[in-house]
Amino acid sequence: MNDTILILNGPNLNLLGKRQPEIYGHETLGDVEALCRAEAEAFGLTVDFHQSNAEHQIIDWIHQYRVGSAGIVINPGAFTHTSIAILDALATCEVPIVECHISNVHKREAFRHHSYVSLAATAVLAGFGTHGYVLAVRHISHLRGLQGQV
Ligand code: CA2
Repeated sequence: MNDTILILNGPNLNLLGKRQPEIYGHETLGDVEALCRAEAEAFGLTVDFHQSNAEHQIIDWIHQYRVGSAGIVINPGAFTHTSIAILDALATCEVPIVECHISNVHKREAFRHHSYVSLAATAVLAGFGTHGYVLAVRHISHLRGLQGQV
């Protein structure tokens, strides 16, 4: 648990790489998981990687990792802009939280410019494409003072 990063993906991200590649790129969520695992491994960490379209499931995973894990990387999908419940769950966490968006939400519709989740996040990434997840894993490793084999 202490060496595990929880990586959470919210609604519709199961379609990554299969729809709207002009916004979200060609990599699938499986590709992203493999990249995150390789990055974490280089720092002696492991990854638990999940996706759900259900708000309650995301909250339950946050509860399981809120204390004692290496940290949480979360792309809450559209729940970013709507979910006080996910914000409240993240606000109980004692571990670093990196909010990660594939697209640059600030360049998109006005309703994507506000994030409830950012109020609880340690750091926020947007517009790095799927590489943002790798950067998030690396940042959590950095916060732990780990030297990587990369
Ligand atoms: O840029 C991001 O990562 C977002 O969190 C993605 C969310 C969107 O609601 C946020 O504003 C920004 C949408 C995720 C939908 O994922 C899809 C991926 C591929 C094809 C269709 C949907």
